[in-house]
Amino acid sequence: MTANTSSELHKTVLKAVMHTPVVDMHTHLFAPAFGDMLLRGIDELLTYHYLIAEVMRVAPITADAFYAMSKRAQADLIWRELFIERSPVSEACRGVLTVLTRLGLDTASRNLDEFRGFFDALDARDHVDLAFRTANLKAAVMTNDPFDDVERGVWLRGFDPDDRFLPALRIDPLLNDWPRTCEKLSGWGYKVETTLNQPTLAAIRKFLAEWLDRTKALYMAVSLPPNFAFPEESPRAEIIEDCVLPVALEYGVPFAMMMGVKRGVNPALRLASDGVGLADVDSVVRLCGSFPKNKFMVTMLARENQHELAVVTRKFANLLLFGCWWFLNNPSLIDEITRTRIELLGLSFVPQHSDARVLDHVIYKWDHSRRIIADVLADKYADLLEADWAIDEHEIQRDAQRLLETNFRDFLAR
Ligand code: FIX
Ligand code: ZN
Repeated sequence: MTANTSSELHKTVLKAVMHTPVVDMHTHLFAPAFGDMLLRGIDELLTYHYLIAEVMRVAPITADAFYAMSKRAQADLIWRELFIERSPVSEACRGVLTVLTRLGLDTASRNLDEFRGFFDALDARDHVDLAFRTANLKAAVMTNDPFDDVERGVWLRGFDPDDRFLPALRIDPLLNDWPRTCEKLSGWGYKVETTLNQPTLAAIRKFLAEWLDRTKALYMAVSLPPNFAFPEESPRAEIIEDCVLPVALEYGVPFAMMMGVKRGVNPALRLASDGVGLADVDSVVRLCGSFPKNKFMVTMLARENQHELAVVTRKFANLLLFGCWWFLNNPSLIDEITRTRIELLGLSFVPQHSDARVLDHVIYKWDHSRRIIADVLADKYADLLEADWAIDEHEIQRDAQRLLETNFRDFLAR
């Protein structure tokens, strides 16, 4: 390939990135065995919390009144306010349209009932097949919460695993709300006290080990507020140091930190209520440096953290940088952040995760992100061609596979 065929280069790169199956390293999807926990279909798409936040800015209704409505009525309202009364130009609105067109539906009809009819005809297993095939997804990592009573029941009863849905142990309540979690653990028979004495720390380690055994989780994960610091005088820091990291090391699993979320900025909005703040990158430095045998995966929510985090990632091979999380999952920001990361880290990071909450989300989130990843890669290859470096299609496919699958898998396997 030569420098004067830049549109051919772009086409080749786009094809490689679109055709490379993804392992999606963080979603909120569940295997069909989890029943209703797997959200899917048009009403779930329309009532995604990203769209709830958007509709509450324009609809003449309070959040409480909105949440009191049936899901179908909420979806009708969002469709009317965000798609019919005004053009659906936000990324979350556009996402719904991408899903519909990629599934062969005619968005120009604007016929919500017709869309409902399409999804109603799909059972969960067929729907999973269709969504994974359309998104070209190999597997999706779930967010498995051992403190959620419904989910816990599914794990305790047992189920036939579906190897397209990979487990990850989410431990926010343990780290972010120790007093309440202590009561829960105690109710389940663990010998814990609010004071983090040695027997309590041992019981927490036992709990984590049991759940890693039960779920076979690929990693443990937490979301953290902007004011998280390590070290700090808090149950959270103590549990990380004395329980999470030793157990993670014993099981060879990474500890994933999703940093910079301000929960409940406007509590009335419930799941749509969260905001963003600057996270402390130096705490990541201290963790990666003080625990060199542990593996860390980090994503940060604030745009203003991204450059510093990419620089820090250069310094630690035990740190995997991943994803353009949540409020960063917008084309302009994905483009900027992915360029910065490639320029600083080469191909040694994971550019995106979907954070899908609704099965069909994987279709739009991966479609939109793959196109941007391809744009960035094509520009970088064009620069190499300018320097007389030759690139062949296999090398492009190899690089795409690293970004979309093997960087994550290799990090897990280290
Ligand atoms: O903490 C998380 O994993 C967040 O991604 C979610 O809780 C958040 O609500 C979300 O869906 C973001 O995309
Ligand atoms: Zn998430």
